[in-house]
Amino acid sequence: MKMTFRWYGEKDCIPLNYIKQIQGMTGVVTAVYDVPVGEVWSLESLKRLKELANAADLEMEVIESVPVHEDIKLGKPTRDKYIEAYKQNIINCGKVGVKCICYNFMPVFDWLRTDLYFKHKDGSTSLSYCHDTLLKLDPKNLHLPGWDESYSMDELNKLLAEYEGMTHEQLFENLVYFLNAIMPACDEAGINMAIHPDDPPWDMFDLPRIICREEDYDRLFAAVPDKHNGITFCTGSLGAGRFNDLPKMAAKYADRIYFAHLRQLKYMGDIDFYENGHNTAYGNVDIYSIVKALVENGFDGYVRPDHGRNVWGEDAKPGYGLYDRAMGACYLSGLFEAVEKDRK
Ligand code: DNO
Repeated sequence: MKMTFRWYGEKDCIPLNYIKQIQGMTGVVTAVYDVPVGEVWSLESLKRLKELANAADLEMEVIESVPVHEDIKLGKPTRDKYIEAYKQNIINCGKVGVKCICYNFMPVFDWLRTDLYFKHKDGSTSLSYCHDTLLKLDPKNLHLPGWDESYSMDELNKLLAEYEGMTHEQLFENLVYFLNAIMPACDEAGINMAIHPDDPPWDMFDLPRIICREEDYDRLFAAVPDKHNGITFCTGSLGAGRFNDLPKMAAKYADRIYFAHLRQLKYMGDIDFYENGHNTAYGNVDIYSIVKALVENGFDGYVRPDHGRNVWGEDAKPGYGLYDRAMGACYLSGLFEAVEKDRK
C-alpha cells in the first residue's frame, strides 16, 4: 500500500512540505487544472508538477482526474477526437512516471452534496447530503455548493437536453467503447485506469449513473477484462448506498482496486448522510473491515484519506483541509500496519 494525499497543484493552500510531514506519506495525487476538458496536457506542465512534488520528497504516481469529455459519455461522433486526446494524456502521464489515473463517467455532474458546512456538535464541519433538498433544486437553474460551475446556464441546459432519453445501457456502452479504445495506450504507458464510483450512487436529475454497486463492477469487468481497467474504491461514494456491502466488495475486487479513497459517513435517514472523521466508530463505514479485506486479498494499490472535516478553525476547501485528512492518513496507516502484522 502507498499512502498518498490529494494536492490541488500550485494553487493549493497546503504546502507540499506540510503534506510530507504527515508520517507515512509517499506521494501526492494531483492533476493539471488549467486545461479545458478534452485537450491534451503538455508534458511541461506534468513535468513541473512532478518536479515540485519530488522536490518535497513526494512521488506523483497517481493523477486524479483526467476528466472525460461529455461527447465521449454521450457517444457523439466527435468522441473519437476526444479519445485521441485522452490517449495522448495517458502517454504523457506515463512519461513522467504516473502509474494510475482516476476518472469518472458521471454525466454532467461530478459528486453532489447539499451542504458543505454541516455543523457537528464539537464545532467541526463537514459535507452532507439531503435528498429532499436536492429534489427541490431545478437542474436547469442550478447553483450547488461545491460544484464548480464550469458551464454557463445556457451550456448546462444544452448539455442536459443532449442527455435526454439516454439509458443506462447506452451510457454503459459508451464507457465500454471508451475503455476499449484507450487500453492499448495504457499498456504502452504502463498505466492503470481506476474508475471512481458515482457519488452518491444513484441517478441524479434523470441522468443515468452506472457505477454504483457490485453488479455494475461485474458487468464492467465482464465487458472489459483487460487488467488496465480497474477501480477507485471510494468508500464514501459506495457507502452512501446502504445496498453495498463494502468489505465484501473490497475482498472481491482487491486485485482490481488500484486506488482507494477511504472515508467515513454517517446515515441520517434512508438516504441522507453527513461525512465524518475517518475512524470506524464515527460512522457507518466499517473502515477496519475494509482495510482487513483489502490486505487479506492482496491489495497493492494507492490509498488516500478523503473528505476530512474542517477542524481546529481551519478554513480550507471543504473536504480538503490539511488537519483532518492528516489525522485520517495516520489512522489508516495504523490500521494497515496492524492488519498487515497480524497476517504475518
Ligand atoms: C471528490 C472526488 C471526486 C473525484 C472524481 C474522480 O471529492 O472524490 O471529485 O475526484 O469523481 O474523477
